[in-house]
Amino acid sequence: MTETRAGFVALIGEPNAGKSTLLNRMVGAKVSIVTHKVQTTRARIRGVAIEGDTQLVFVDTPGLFAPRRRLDRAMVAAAWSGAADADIVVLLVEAHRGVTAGVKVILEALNERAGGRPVALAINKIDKVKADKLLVLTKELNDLYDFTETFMISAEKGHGVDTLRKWLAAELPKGPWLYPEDQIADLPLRMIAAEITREKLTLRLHQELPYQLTVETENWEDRKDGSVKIDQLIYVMRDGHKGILLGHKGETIKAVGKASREELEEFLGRKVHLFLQVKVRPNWLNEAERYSEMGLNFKDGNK
Ligand SMILES: Nc1nc2c(ncn2[C@@H]2O[C@H](COP(=O)(O)OP(=O)(O)OP(=O)(O)O)[C@@H](O)[C@H]2O)c(=O)[nH]1
Ligand SMILES: [Mg+2]
Repeated sequence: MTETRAGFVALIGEPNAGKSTLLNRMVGAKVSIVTHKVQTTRARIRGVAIEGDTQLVFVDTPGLFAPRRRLDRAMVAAAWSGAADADIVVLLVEAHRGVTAGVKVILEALNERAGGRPVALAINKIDKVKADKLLVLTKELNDLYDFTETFMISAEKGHGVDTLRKWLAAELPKGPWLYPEDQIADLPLRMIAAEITREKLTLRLHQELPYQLTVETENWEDRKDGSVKIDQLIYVMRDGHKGILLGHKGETIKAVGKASREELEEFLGRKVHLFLQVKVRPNWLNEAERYSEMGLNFKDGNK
């Protein structure tokens, strides 16, 4: 009998560092949404990878930034608690941005919060810089924090990811696997479906709008013919936002619905009937139920 290992690996870093891209790459499937905009991920999202006899449970977290709103504070609190619950923490830093003010703040916080657990540095997006810059950055970051190990990766292109996974697997504690071996994620389907629609909205809408809306799956109906009917509600804060979201003759919401439905069909492997409804709810950012629907705790970061 071989000895198994298992444990949690938290991916933390500034917004846009590539945490969700790395999670998806490790899992080999898209379980967490990705956009080119900051603050895409709002809650902790787990994805499972296997390396030999080790089961690695990766925990994607919201980006760490200086929060302003109640939602921001709940997101940042969720990220830090993801780190606190993990066996190993991986800090992602963008190669081309280097040691930003935001990275410095994270390093200071890590000094207090790491609590003796291994913290690996993953310099991500190495496809964007020259190799000599990476050596300088590695030294700079290791002078600021005592990382257990440093990796240079491109989560998007896959460079260095196998090396990182093998190292993480060897560092995790011995023990039984935490999930059935064919499970890759533990987010309920209704939440994954809401996230996919939010991704399409974020890609399509500009400026502040993506940050002022939330998507919830209201109804999920498996039909006899094998298809599924999904009803989703998009909460916005103002009438004006509803107008922008609908677009001229409803073109915007139609395009979002189509993109989301196509991805859902691919993900579920079945036909999907998706119905989107936009609701104006000026105070949704202060409603506890909206947070639990997102997988966040209303009180976290807001005591
Ligand atoms: N060039 C390049 N782009 C990358 C790489 N990894 C991620 N990206 C891009 O960086 C952007 C942000 O990626 P995400 O995975 O959403 O970043 P995140 O850290 O999860 O961001 P938040 O959820 O907002 O905290 C996306 O446009 C990705 O395609 C990489 O290795 N190279
Ligand atoms: Mg993310």
